[in-house]
Amino acid sequence: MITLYHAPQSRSTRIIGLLEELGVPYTIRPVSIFRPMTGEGKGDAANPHPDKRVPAIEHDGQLLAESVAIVLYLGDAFAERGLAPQPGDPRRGAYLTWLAWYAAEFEPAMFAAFAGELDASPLKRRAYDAAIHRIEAALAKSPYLLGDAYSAADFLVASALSFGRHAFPESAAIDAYIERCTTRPAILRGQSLDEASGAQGAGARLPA
Ligand SMILES: N[C@@H](CCC(=O)N[C@@H](CS)C(=O)NCC(=O)O)C(=O)O
Repeated sequence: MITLYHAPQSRSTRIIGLLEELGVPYTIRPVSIFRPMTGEGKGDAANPHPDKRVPAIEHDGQLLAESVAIVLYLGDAFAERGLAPQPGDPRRGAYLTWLAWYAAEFEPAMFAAFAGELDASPLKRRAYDAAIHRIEAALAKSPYLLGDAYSAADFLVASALSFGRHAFPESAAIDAYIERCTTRPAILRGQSLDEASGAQGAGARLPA
């Protein structure tokens, strides 16, 4: 059984959608977190995350924190669900590249745009432009990052694109991609379960 440590309207919300995609048994353990946007809330002693953040999961005696580690772990642990190309699959390299890129390049670029830092920093502007270019080039070739099939890489990237849509340029391809990925029944179920788990705060679903 998987336990998800979860705070509503946060980065753990989307992990509910991933668990729904995988169709595996899990329980949601609600925890409180500090909400920097409002200054409310505080880390929960019951949360095993080393920084008292979410998401964190426990499975088979292992603790995983960090969204990308959780996505990578769950996709591989339940590989038969087909969301994560496995070693030997010619898409494995691209899959791992997208996951690492998400954490190392995409999120920092998105948050630099949110903070209005791009005009003052040529390096951040360059990284942001490269991130946009990478997504647009992929979507010009195929409906999903790895080709014709949805994967856990799409799950992660599309959730952030949807949340941070205003930080990115107008693009019919990006809009259609967000729509494809975020209206999947499992993702919508994840949203409903988040709402049912007791929403705190308003608006944003990704950062607290
Ligand atoms: N890089 C981490 C970020 C986790 C994170 O910052 N989560 C926020 C909620 S969206 C949180 O728990 N904040 C509480 C805090 O900063 O104390 C991940 O993707 O898992």
